[in-house]
Amino acid sequence: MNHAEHTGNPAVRAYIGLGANLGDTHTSLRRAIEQLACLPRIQLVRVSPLYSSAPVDSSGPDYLNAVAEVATSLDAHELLSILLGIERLHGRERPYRNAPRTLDLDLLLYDDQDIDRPDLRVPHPRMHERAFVLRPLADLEPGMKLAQGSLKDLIDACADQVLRRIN
Ligand code: PH2
Ligand code: MG
Ligand code: MG
Repeated sequence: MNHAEHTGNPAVRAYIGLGANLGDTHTSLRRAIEQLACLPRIQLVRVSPLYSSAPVDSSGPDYLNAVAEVATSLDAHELLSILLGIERLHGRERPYRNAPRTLDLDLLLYDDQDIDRPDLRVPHPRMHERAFVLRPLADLEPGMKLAQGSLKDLIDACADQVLRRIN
């Protein structure tokens, strides 16, 4: 019996958006990835390059962003609680919507599931219009299509959002 069978759920693929624009953003993203990779029932598969960009619908210093691909036997809500727990470890505060933050971990995609609950919407409802999600996701999955179109077309549509690849 493999691990996924033992825990009840088969492992599925999920994509997590990482972002930070307060404090030592490089260290925060690197540590968050290590913390994710150490957790039971989560296997880190790949991490995209890092990108820096100006805040979109937000304020404060430039953001550092990346996308991580994981395989997990957690359900989407269990995975969300883990992500919120890691944000808390990094001192994440939520004084107002889209406030600058030490760490943001968003569940972008979970298998091919559509989830529309008060606490969790998957696919992430704004990912299709955010270059800081689309570009690193396309680095991992160049041929991926979302409901709104191919990553390539969606990236072209937000060409006004300037990203700087930094590794
Ligand atoms: N996250 C937001 C709002 N705006 N802008 C950039 N560049 N990067 C982000 O991660 C980001 C943002 C809300 O989560
Ligand atoms: Mg976010
Ligand atoms: Mg978030």
